[in-house]
Amino acid sequence: ESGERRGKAERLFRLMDGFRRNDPVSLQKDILDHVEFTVARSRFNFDDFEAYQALSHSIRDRLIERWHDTQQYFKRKDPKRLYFLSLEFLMGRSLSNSVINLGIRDNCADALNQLGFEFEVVAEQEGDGALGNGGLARLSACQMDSLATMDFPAWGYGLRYQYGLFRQVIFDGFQYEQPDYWLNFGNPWEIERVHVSYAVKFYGNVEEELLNGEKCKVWVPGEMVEAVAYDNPIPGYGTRNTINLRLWAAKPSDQHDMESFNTGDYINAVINRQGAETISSVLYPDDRSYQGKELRLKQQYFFVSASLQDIIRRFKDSHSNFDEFPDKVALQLNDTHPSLAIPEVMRILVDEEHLEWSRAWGIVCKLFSLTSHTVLPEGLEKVPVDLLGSLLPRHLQIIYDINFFFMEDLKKHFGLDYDRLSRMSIVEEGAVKSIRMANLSIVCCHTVNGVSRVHLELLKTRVFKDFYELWPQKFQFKTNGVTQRRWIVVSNPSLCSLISKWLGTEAWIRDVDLLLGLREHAANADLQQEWNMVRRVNKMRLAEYIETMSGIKVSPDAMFDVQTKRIHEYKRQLLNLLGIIHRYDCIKNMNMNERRKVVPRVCIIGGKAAPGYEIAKKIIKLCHAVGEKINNDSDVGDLLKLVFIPDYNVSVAELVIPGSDLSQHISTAGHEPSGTGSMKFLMNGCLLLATADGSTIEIIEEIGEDNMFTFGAKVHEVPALREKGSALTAPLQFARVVRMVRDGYFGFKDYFKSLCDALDGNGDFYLLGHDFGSYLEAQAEADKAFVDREKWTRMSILSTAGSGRFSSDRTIGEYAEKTWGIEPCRCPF
Ligand code: 4GP
Repeated sequence: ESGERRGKAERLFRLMDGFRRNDPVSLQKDILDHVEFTVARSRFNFDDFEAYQALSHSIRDRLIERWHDTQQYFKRKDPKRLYFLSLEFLMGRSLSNSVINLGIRDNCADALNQLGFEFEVVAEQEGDGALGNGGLARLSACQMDSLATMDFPAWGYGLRYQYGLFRQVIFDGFQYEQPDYWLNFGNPWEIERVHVSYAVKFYGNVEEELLNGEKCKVWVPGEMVEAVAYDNPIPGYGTRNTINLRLWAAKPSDQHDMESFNTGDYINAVINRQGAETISSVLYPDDRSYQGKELRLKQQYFFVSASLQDIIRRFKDSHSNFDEFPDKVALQLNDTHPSLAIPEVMRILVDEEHLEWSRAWGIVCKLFSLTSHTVLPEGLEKVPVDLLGSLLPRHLQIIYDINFFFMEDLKKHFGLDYDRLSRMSIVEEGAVKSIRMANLSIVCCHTVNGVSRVHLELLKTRVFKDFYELWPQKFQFKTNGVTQRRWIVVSNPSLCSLISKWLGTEAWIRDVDLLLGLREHAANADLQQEWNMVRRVNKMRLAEYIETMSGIKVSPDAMFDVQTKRIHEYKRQLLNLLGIIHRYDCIKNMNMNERRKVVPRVCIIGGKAAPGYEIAKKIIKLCHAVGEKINNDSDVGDLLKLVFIPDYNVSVAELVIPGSDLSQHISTAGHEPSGTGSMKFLMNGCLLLATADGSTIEIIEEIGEDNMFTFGAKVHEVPALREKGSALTAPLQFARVVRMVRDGYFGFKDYFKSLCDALDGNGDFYLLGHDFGSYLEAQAEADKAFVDREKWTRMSILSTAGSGRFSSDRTIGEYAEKTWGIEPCRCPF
């Protein structure tokens, strides 16, 4: 019977696909149509970029069909839906990902070929969608891919910034930031929904009104801005399901400010209205530090308010009783950035739907879950009360009320322990009275998630200790994961084919645990040879890129040793640089015979520094200064090169990661909540050199300590080491390399002074001195392994084989079951 049903579904599927056919000839016809009618170029004369535009529109048509089917199916089935609220999504490019998920990559390549274009070249025309900073934002993108692929009824909500993350330009070794106006050349992947728009209110005051004899609060706003939806279809792999990422853009509201139009100052009234658009104009480039800026707060509320209006409208389409709301809706807060959603839902339920406070609070407490992405106290958002009260007067009252009831409960639970009460209070008294967004979130969320096992430990024992003691059952962890669709299939197609060949199936692309099957072939000489071939070609591609970017010629015979991520003191790019200086110093002091034994290295560093983060910017400059010296030293030649890759972003990562031999994840233990870069390198068969921090601890367990290079203090040792100061434990070599920088060996003596000062004795907060010795040992181990080709290749294969656990499919499966309570809802045709 099920065969019959399947047969019917397949017939329908074919029928549906008859809409837009996917054979190369139909694709060509569509591409030409779009060249002529969408791009408005002659079909006899168009270039690579126009081919990209036309192909993208052809793919978008197919995405829209699937998107419609999926949304209609969800509507009919009315399952509980997950709404993923995130202020940042780092999507990267869409074309390759879409055609792969739709299963039409080869047909598209054929179609283009016959028109005289090459798929890779055309795909390169696309700019990156960089609406986020770092790990948190890329994680959201990976999770959207998994949600779609696993058929979950999910929606993403975010902001459509006009300027994404700044472009990093290096001039004379210094970082400069340039705006990323990513929409300049159009964005074929989004659908503007002029009719899906909501008014978002700001400022004003709260008045009381009588309704049926009861007093109720009414917020009379001082400003209104319109939020317009832009939909970005997210296709799943191996499924028809295509979910939605809805991003909001700010537009002046029609209801805005009638007054000024009546005063006769028409021109100024129009100009003032344009100001509304600034709300969604620019992404804040600081990860992990918050300055309590009004615009940032406006962005947060703008996106939260529009999203909730949309979600509630959808709920009300088929439901009238708000008690059912938590059965149909799960709201995920991606860090505390969207946490104004909590008082906003309360406001809607109490002020607009007229539910009684305790009933509303009961509903709200079943809706929300939070994932924290930080361990640093300075990463916890605080909003000055004055600012919040002026921008959102009613929300401030609601937060005070929530806090009042919470404090009453606490007193019942812990007695009058005022220290504890003031630590846990949502309101922080002090020089600047503020609202603690994390406390607000924890009080209301049913689940608080860490992003790795050790991260949860840190949340429980340090960051949110008091809350853990009160509500142990709220705290969970879901180790992060990344999508193998983007990080193997799209970015490393030849490795992808090789894996499928040796596993005898492509099923691992959906069922990633199958990668474990590679373990039994890890020592097979044929696989090893093919594996190395693939890796070598990727390295050559990277070498070519490096030469084009920087003019530095590097040899693919060398070990490519990579550290690419945001620049942060805790991530210790400085430790890497000091290690490179040490290596250089050793080579300089060797005789010819000794030099012959050195394993050649190309050290690659890439990453952006937040614009106001002085120390991170100095680290970038130091990297260039050291590179300048080493790369031009004829004593060293090919034995050592140091390259900085500018403007590291998703598409650069797609090139760098498959071409790396070794990658470094060397944060001071206890500082990296998870880390996801490591997982991408692991999937691509790159060996890791790492501290036992964040998810690396779990990677070590999964692939075994023998298959990577680990070093450094452990999480539990760090506090005591810090107490002692690392002056005593730092090896002599450490003092020597720091002195080289301090004495101006690489120039810019005064500029680097503060970097060196921070490493002295007790000041060495990130324990570079303490970890330096074991870091050098781990590096020496890596050298030794690299010359044993059989061993290295085996380790590389075992890395990929063990990477399945770090797929976002696993993470999302866990969230769905343990946190959100949602089930797959697979669109049948
Ligand atoms: C990052 C964490 O630093 C990183 O360890 C983690 O893997 C990632 O989130 C995803 O969970 N945090 C941020 C941020 O990117 O902006 O706080």
